[in-house]
Amino acid sequence: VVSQTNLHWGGAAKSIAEKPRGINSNKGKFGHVLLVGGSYGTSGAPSMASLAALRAGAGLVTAAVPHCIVEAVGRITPELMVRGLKQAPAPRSGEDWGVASPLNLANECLEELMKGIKVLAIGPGLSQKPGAPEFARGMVRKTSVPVVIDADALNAFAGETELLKAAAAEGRPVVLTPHPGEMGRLAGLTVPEVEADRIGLARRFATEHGVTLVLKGWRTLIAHPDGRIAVNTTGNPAMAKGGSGDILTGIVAAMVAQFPDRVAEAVEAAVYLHGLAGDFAAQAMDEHTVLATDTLAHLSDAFRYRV
Ligand code: NPW
Ligand code: AMP
Ligand code: MG
Repeated sequence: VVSQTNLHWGGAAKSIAEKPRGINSNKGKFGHVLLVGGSYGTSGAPSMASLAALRAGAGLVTAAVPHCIVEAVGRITPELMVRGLKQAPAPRSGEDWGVASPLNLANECLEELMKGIKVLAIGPGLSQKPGAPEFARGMVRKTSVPVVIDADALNAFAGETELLKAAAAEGRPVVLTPHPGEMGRLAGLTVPEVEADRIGLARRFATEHGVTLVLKGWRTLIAHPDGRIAVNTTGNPAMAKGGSGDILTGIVAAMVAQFPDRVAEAVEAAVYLHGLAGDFAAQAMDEHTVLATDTLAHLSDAFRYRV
């Protein structure tokens, strides 16, 4: 199927944003998101992604981050649960860089950590230092739930995209959220080459690997595994600031956790609402001054938007 639609209010975003939570519902109905990422110096990325997942409606969110940033991440909000990951020593000096180690993959605690989760979101702030990419690939292999792969976890699959295809072939949703730089690394292209044919590249990558590909930027594209393309119409340059993508990752994960049987719509709604929240933030503030966390502060306005 080759189809292309523009995302406007209505369709996926409307039906998901307007769906009431159900008078007799409980947190168990809205899914448990496990957010894995962070490293020494980038505690903000998993913090923002986790907070966004909570704000976007996930029932429970646990962040698993290297031990050295557990306290920093926990301070983002007390609703968040935080778990510490073993850290990898640098290969030659043995110095501790505050990066998640592949040793975590063999840890019994990891099995316990993954128990009951609905979605694994991995990558924000993870770093590309030795140990972290191997850990990211192992985590994607180890879980059987839907995965949202972003940032440094995407970089971990550069040149190894067959592993993504294998994960998707297990029948679970695999959602990738690259910006053009990350897309270039994944596909072995330069950023100008990615930008020259965004739709063609996204569609080919999604169909060949069986994944949902969110190619970010102005007019973010969502390429579905069946070849359909949705073009987002919300978002603005106020969002061209560190942290915006980390917040999108949390929103996507929360939507997939709540609507596991409607993944295509969940991802489209997440992208649309994230951009709309950014538009509200730019309107309320100024496009120069908006922070990614301000976009998140306006997520309620996006959910409450009615034409
Ligand atoms: P340029 O510079 O324009 O030539 P990286 P990152 C390109 C974490 N963060 N259109 C850009 O190209 C993240 O989660 C932590 C065109 C540049 O080469 C990651 O884990 C924060 N090109 C980690 O940091 C806040 C575009 O991509 C390259 C493009 C590194 O992530 C910040 C940059 O990408 C951050 O989120 C576009 N729209 N967008 C925290 N507070 O903890 C990007 N590029 O090298 O992958 O670096 O995206 O900053
Ligand atoms: P990241 O580079 O991972 O932080 O992701 C940036 C996020 O901000 C993505 O969701 C982009 O779509 C969004 N964004 C960045 N710049 C713009 C822009 N000029 N117009 C619309 N959205 C943008
Ligand atoms: Mg990013």
